[in-house]
Amino acid sequence: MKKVLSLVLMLFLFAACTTNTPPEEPVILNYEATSESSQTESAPAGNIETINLNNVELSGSIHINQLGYRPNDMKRAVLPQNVNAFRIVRFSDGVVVYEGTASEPMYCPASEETVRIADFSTVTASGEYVIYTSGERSYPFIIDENVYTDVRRALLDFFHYQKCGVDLDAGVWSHPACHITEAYILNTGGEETGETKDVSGGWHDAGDYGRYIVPSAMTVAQLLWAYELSPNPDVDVPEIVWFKIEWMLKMQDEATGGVYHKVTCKRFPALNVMPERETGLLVLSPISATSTANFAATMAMASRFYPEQSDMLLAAAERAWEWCIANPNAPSFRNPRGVLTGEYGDNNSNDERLWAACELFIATGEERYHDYIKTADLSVGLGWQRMGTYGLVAYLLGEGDNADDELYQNMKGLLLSEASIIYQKYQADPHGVSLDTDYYWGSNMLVSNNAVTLLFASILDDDAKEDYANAALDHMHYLLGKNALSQSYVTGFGSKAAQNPHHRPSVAMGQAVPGMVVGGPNKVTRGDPTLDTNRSGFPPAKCYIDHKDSYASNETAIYWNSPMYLAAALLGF
Ligand code: G3I
Ligand code: 9MR
Ligand code: ZN
Repeated sequence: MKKVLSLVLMLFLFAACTTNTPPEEPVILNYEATSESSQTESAPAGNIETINLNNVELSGSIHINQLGYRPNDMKRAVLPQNVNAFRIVRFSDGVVVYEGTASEPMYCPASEETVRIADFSTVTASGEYVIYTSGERSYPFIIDENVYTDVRRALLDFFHYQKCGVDLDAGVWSHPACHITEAYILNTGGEETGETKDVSGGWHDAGDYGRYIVPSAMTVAQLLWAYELSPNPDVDVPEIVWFKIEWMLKMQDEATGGVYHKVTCKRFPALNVMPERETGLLVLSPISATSTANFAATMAMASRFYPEQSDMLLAAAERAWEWCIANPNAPSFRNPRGVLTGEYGDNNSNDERLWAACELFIATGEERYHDYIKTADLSVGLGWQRMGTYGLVAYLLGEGDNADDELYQNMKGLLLSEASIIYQKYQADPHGVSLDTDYYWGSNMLVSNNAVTLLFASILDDDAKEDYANAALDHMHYLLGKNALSQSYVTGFGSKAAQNPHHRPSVAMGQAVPGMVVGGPNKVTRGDPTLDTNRSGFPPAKCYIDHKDSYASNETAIYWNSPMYLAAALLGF
């Protein structure tokens, strides 16, 4: 717990005092608005340069965080190769407050473009600005301490819109209770067993209305971490998350402790169908090892957040663990015949089992879990398939005095080496993101997850903490518009935000729910005809289309919001 407290303090200090050196010394204009104290909203005295912005064209190739920047944070933009000098200009009156020189040209393999980085971190005065360069300007952006407050809240509020099984009061997206009939339990062959079970509640997974244990576990863990580790936590997170936990508990089989993989209809409904109008038979797909281990981990973790339910949660976790021990070679989950909804298949459950053992060890202190961890394979990953980092972080932050020294060092070494790989990729990409050219379905989840890994590493590595925290922040800038498409990937936030997500309530009501992270560029489209037709042959970072039918680049999902929310919360947004 001491480690956790020092993390919170460290992140708080970081949020309060981040600075960064620009790639080149900025050229400061020869007028009096050059010192920090004179950077105020009132016009600087002396030789003021102004630009009449009315005659200036908006550029599609000056990429910025379209919300803006906090005064003391690192501030970067991406400019086209052919420009060198740039100005920061006050939007209201055209006063030039800063002139800088961009970096040397850098090639970006993901966008197949050569660009330059503009750093204007030294501009700290609150206000609304544009970047001006060679006769063109960027979208306007704000410099203000609270510039991310609303987006952070909206990322969390998304979970309200995803509620299943209750009358939803949510503006135009309100609807009566959905999916409340009992679900038919299927055997592995896809035949109904004749048994039914009440598994109502929880959040819809994504743009579809399925409810799947695997992605639910990572979402719950990330939200609870945000609550535990943020310098300024949102106090209602545990209450919000409880809604999902209650549903997860219903997904456990009382007899064996195993956990059903998912509850869905047999296939996806049409795109304009509101939840209560999806009335096909609900089916429970068979118990799986990844779901059961994930469930054990999540419930053990949750037991420390809900004191009154702690015993019950821990007992559920222990029953699930017993199932895991009794089924060491359980096969990878495959969709039963006739079930065509999301599979979340994964032929390796060792990472999920390790996470469960770590959380159970923290919750109980029992050596049998420690013994399991000591002989287990360590790995990294924060996505739904490769989940090794959940175990590492649980142990590294949670174990304190009970930790085994050698194991602790091994885990720390692995996490830090992953962070250093991410950081190297980050440094090589002028857009400030760490995917290299690996843009697949849900690439924006990887962007946020990499930011989260950097933030965890910054807790454990004092020397790198400021660099890692700045890199994580730059990943947030990417998601909010500082990317090759000048696209904000969060609905409702930014001048050019995603507007047509593959999200059924948004399509049905003709208006996007705000605060949703879309999947993002995806170079292997998996047959999405809209993406294939319109983006084939595009550079990896540009394989995205803001079209309602593009499920492989423009769907939204609970586990794409949760890592961005976690990174935002750790950064003190
Ligand atoms: O990571 C590998 C990469 O190493 C490999 O080289 C590459 C080559 O094809 O594939 C990459 O894997 C991709 C994987 O996502 C990455 O997580 C697969 O191509 C891609 O098909 C797979 O897509 C998943 C998709 O379902 C289809 O199964 C997404 O991760 C997953 O987020 C998405 O989840 C859907 C649910 O099924 C249903 N509900 C909505 C949800 C979001 O779209
Ligand atoms: O709409 C579905 C989306 O919610 C899922 O995540 C996605 C996963 O494969 O599939 C979408 O459904 C498409 C189906 O897979 C193929 N036919 C077109 C469907 C979209 O209209
Ligand atoms: Zn529902």
